[in-house]
Amino acid sequence: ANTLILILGDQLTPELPSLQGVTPDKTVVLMAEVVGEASYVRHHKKKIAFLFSAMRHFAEELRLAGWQVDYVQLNDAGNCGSLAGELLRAAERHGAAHIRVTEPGEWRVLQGLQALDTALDIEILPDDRFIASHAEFNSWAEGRKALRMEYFYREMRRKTGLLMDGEQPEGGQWNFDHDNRKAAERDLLMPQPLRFAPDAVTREVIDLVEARFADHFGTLEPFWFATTRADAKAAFAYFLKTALPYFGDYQDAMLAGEKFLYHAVVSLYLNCGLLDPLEMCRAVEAEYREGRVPLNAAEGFIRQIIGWREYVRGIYWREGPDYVHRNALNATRPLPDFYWSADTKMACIKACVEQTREEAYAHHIQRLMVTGNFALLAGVDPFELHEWYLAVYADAYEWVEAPNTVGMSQFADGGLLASKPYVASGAYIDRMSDYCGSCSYNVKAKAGRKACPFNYLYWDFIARHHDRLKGNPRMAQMVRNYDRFSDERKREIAADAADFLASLVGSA
Ligand code: FAD
Ligand code: DLZ
Ligand code: SF4
Repeated sequence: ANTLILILGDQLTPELPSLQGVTPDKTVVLMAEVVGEASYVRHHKKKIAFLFSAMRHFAEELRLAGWQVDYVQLNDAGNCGSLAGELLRAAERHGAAHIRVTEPGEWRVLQGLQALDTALDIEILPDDRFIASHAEFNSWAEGRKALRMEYFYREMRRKTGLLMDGEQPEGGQWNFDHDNRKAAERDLLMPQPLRFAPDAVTREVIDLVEARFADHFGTLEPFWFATTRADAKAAFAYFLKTALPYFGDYQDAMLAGEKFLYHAVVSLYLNCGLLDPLEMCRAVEAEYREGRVPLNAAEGFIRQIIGWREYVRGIYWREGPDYVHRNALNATRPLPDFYWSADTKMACIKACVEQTREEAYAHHIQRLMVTGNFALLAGVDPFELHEWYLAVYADAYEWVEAPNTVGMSQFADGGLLASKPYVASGAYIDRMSDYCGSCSYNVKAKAGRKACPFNYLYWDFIARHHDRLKGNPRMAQMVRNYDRFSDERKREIAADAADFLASLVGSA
């Protein structure tokens, strides 16, 4: 073969740029399961099983379409354990003069490929599975004092024509987020994501992961994710009918025991290439146009995909490989052990970590306002937290995870991505969830051993970052509230926070 095409684990898309414009008979496609990618952060077992199974199914899909696929399994003799090593071996095996690859989703992998450029002739193609190219994002961002998702999102609405009424946004408004703050009620008919029984390929991979990654976080069974394009599409179609109509209203809600609420649970399929973002948005728009879902639901969903998802990707590539090391608030506390063990009396954190362990999934508000909020209030090292989010969620790749963690959730980029730190006391969690009812802490109590830790940690956070926050228009009121506390109350907050934080056991 003259050309070798490397397809990475998150590039499982038949229309991938690297597969265009070449003839299958002069080309070999390389896919490789490598221990390096599975353990540079120790990924959740379910995430590894999902991705390996989806990779194996995709290889089959390509073979059926006429491609010659060289698929290296994890246990194959000679597998050297790294993407670069496998690429070099395959280039030699096939006598390939030329390598093609679609740009990877992480700086680390990109730099690894670029480093091979002296040994191999590698062509790296832009990934066109996104709405905005790097150049488009950068020219939008250029010269702006602050970047805000909302304005970028409007550009993407105009570009795609999604939910547009001529030049105007459908319904006369770009964003219906203020309608989306309802707390959920328990409903026996709560929709659930569509589940799939593991086939023979998935079963084999589950055994492989259990044998090779036994000490990684997470449970493997029950395993119910889709691992083929057809099944991922069926899961999304099922979401459109069952949960999308309520998507907007309850976007910020949490309920104990309800792990998915009205969320789509499709990010894992989308991010590895089994689903296409624009196709999904068009399907959502059609549901609205045909009168089956309200505008706030359709707009809310489309905003997450062509707004947030594209926006965080733009930031990741624009900010460069050091972004993951930003630490604007100088937070240095080791990640508490209970992020792995769920061994904590805080009912909200316990529930989120337990479901993360079981499902490799938590919905947005759990990630942002429970585990993320706690880490921010407690001053956890953002890089350690970043590695946790990257490891534990089936949808996590650095381009999407890092801006959400470092930027949105930890304010560690100093406010580049988010206009204020997402901090909240127990009252917020109580309003948006029913976790507090079964908690050993009292969410109403402000001080002392029984008080919800989020309460005094919140004020302690404001105190620790007083000067930075008082200049932030969205935080200034809270800083003034703190300033009005008596000295005694301020000492009490500091003492409660210090006691609690000293009791945390970190993994470092
Ligand atoms: P839904 O709530 O149903 O939303 C639909 C889709 O919108 C998602 O599938 C996703 O593709 C997209 N979306 C929604 N919010 C975001 C967002 N903030 N950024 C990017 N896309 C978004 N998302 C990931 O895909 N991978 C990650 O590694 C990841 N890490 C996160 C870490 C933190 C600390 C936080 C606060 C958020 C993170 N998110 C991440 C964003 C969001 O939580 C998930 O996309 C969402 O929970 C996925 O579940 P879902 O498919 O049910 O989403
Ligand atoms: C996340 C992951 C895992 C667990 N395993 C592999 C693998 O064995 N082979 C592979 O090509 N990719 C894997 N990935 C995804 C990569 O770590 C990385 O996120 C992508 O290559 C970025 O585009
Ligand atoms: Fe979480 Fe505090 Fe509520 Fe307990 S009381 S569930 S710690 S918010």
